[in-house]
Amino acid sequence: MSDLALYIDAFRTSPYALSAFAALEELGVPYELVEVSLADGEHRLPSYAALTGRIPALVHRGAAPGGADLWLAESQAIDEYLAELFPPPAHPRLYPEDRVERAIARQIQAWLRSDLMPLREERSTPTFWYGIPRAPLSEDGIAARDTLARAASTWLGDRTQLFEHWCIADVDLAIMLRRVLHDDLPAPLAHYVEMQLTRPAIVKWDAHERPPFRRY
Ligand SMILES: N[C@@H](CCC(=O)N[C@@H](CS)C(=O)NCC(=O)O)C(=O)O
Repeated sequence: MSDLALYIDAFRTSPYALSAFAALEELGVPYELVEVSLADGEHRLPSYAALTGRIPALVHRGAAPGGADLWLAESQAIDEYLAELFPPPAHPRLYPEDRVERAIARQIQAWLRSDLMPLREERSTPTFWYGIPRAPLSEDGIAARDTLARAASTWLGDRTQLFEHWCIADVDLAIMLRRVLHDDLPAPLAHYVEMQLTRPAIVKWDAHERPPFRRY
């Protein structure tokens, strides 16, 4: 049995779960994947010990004080914990080596988790993982798309990844941009998304057979 377990949603529509999943896959370390049915409220059972009551959660067996299991929620915290637990050169880098680039990567991760609400609502991830129909973007949605496109274009220039080497923030940025892939996204950004979607971890996530979607 591996020391690590990642708890994710059974529909696999959580971009946060994907971020933590991609971190583990890119690192290539052994871990157990546990699906939780949010639609059935399994994340509210006492056995689900993440204090936030949200997925994803990483369980690191025996890593908490006194040898208890560490339950770690918040995908960015999970990404950063894994990056420290499995540092380079023995393991692939999740975050840039350069301090400024690392700060920008973390800034992007934090921003995508705390802002752009109209896109998260009007272009929820089931619209592309389940083909749920989409209405045209509202004014707020268009404004959020433009803010995202402007920032992403500045960060990326003409590159197909944020920095010289891939980093975990590329997953988060590509998935946020994927929400508006068919909403007049500038071609270089659409190309960035398409290239990032070929990353093996995302291919694996996309290809997974999903149960029929139920709203929760
Ligand atoms: N900031 C958190 C967000 C996690 C989150 O919102 N998870 C959602 C699924 S996408 C969830 O657990 N929803 C169930 C609920 O809140 O009841 C992270 O980055 O991990």
